[in-house]
Amino acid sequence: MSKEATFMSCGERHRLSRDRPHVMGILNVTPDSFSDGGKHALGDAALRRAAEMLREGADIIDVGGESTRPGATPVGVQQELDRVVPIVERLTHELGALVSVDTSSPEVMTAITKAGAGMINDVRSLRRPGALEAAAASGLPVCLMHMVGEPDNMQNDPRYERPIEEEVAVFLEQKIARCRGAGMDGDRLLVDPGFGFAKTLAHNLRLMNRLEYLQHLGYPLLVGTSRKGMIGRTLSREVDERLYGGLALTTLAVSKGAWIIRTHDVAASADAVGMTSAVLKEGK
Ligand code: 7PJ
Repeated sequence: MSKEATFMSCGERHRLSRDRPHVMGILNVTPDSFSDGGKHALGDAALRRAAEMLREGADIIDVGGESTRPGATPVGVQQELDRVVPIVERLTHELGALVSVDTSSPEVMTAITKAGAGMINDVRSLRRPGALEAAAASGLPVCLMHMVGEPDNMQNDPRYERPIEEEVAVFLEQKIARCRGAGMDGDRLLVDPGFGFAKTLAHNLRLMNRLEYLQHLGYPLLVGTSRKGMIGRTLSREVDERLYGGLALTTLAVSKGAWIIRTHDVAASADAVGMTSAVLKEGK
């Protein structure tokens, strides 16, 4: 990563300042995420939600057409393309949004690049056949995330030889090397420890407590803990009761160097990120 670069270029239209943290709003476009039915209804509802997140302070909209929650079953590529591509087109052209797409499929990576997306977010770190090549050819920034196994088996008693932060760092270093080997510039890469992916509660807590350890990798950090089980289990909270716990994690993550916070709760998170960042910048 070039130290002089003050921005990360995200496609032709967008760039992100490296000098302040950013909020990525989550937009799920799986049929169960917008319950008012119909294909266009889904598109319109998704667009309205995205517009709302932009007003609330989202810098990036992360579109996901495949559920990667623990225990989720995979969707077919055509189905993912049908769900994601029209929405990416509308978000970029009608709202002018910087869109990232949560995908592991090379076909989807190529299609969303044409549709105007500005970032690839792959929880599988380009491990599907053809994904590395598709991501490299896209020219877009790519977020590499730590996960071992697949969403349907990753939570089966995850164990590691090394302390979790070292495990995550070694994994991410290998993925970074693989991307660089495929000709990708370092200034296009982001890394993410993958909270809730192949990790016990103890792993997740330790990883947050030691998040600054990952700074030695030298790549911008993306962190997503929004509404996750680590909050639910620690505080005994249902999914819709995890906002305050989530804001604590967001504040910790930013103070430990996170550059992008991925969240469902944009308005609240944007305030937490803005306030934390103002304190950290004081005197600089
Ligand atoms: C993450 C993600 C995350 C990145 C999901 C959920 C599960 N992408 N996609 N990091 N989580 N980069 O939001 O609960 O933590 S899907």
